[in-house]
Amino acid sequence: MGGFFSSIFSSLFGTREMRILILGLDGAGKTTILYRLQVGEVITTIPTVGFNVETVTHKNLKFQVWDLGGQTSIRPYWRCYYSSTDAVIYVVDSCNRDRIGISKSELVAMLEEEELRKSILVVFANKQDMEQAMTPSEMANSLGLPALKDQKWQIFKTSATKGTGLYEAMEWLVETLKSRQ
Ligand code: G3D
Ligand code: MG
Repeated sequence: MGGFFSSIFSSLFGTREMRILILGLDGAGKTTILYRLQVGEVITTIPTVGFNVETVTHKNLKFQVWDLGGQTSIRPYWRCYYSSTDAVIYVVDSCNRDRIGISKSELVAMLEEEELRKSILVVFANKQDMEQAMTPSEMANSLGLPALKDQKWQIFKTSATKGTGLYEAMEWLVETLKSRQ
């Protein structure tokens, strides 16, 4: 549990429970990121058919992960998980130009949730180790980030498999969470 990341999160400990959602389309790299954090055991629960939630709890921090996209019929179930969310880590596959539009519409739909209006948004432009990766500014524009009015957001280049960029992104998130308290 003394992983690389626990030191960045340590300044958030001892406060109230903090909830961080890690969301994005399937295949974006969310599960890889969750395991990379190495802050605790990953527990998978299946609240309903076709929808599973991976959870890691580390002291007062709770990370929850699920896939967006796919069936809209399960969307109402997500609401159970949105309450008191402090931050959303939105993971996007930087190489998948075909699905960036879907990723945008899922992001926009999610941010319409009342419970998420005030959450901090960190976008992980993941798979930056690949040659064909889009640049973060290209992705920010494709995702419509500059048009967001209510969210404090930032985009970071990451490679979950190589482990690059994750620390910087998490550090920004922690600093931003701290300044909100
Ligand atoms: P998800 O949980 O968002 O659905 P996963 O995504 O974490 O399961 O990752 C999907 C696939 O993308 C995995 O490959 C994983 O290894 C790969 N992946 C995740 N992050 C990166 C990255 O930064 N760079 C590269 N090149 N690949 C990445 P497999 O082959 O296991 O399906
Ligand atoms: Mg996954």
